[in-house]
Amino acid sequence: MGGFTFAKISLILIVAASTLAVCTANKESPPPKYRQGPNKIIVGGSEGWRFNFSYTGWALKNGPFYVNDTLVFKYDPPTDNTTIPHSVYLLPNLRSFLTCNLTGAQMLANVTQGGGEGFEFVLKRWKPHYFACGQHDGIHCSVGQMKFFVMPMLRWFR
Ligand SMILES: [Cu+2]
Repeated sequence: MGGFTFAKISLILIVAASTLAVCTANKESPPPKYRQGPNKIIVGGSEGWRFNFSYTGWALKNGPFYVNDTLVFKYDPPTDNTTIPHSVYLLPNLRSFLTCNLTGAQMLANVTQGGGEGFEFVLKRWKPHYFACGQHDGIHCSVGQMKFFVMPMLRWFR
């Protein structure tokens, strides 16, 4: 019963997020059907992957994203005590995303892999992707807002 209710809430949120992303995209960039791809997108733009930046807001403004697009996570590797280490995790579901619970999460990139040209992740599958920083037991995800959701769309027009 709880699972069923949760699945319904998930679906509503996914639909709402997709709709919002499309509306925002239409205002600020060409309609999706005119966009050639696949695209390479730097997560957070010039801000990169850092603490205290709303990646949920960023994803809504810069979406929609498509299957086979590449997300690039850029963050400095820990070189001294002044650098705050980050990482990239894929959370298993919406519940873990909302609560920043890293149990069962898959590490995509460790603290050093965001250096240089950054860590690249290709959105290979048509499924919801819940990204988060895994540092400090979810604190970067919750307090630092280092999380966002992507439901890659299929590219019907090429
Ligand atoms: Cu972090």
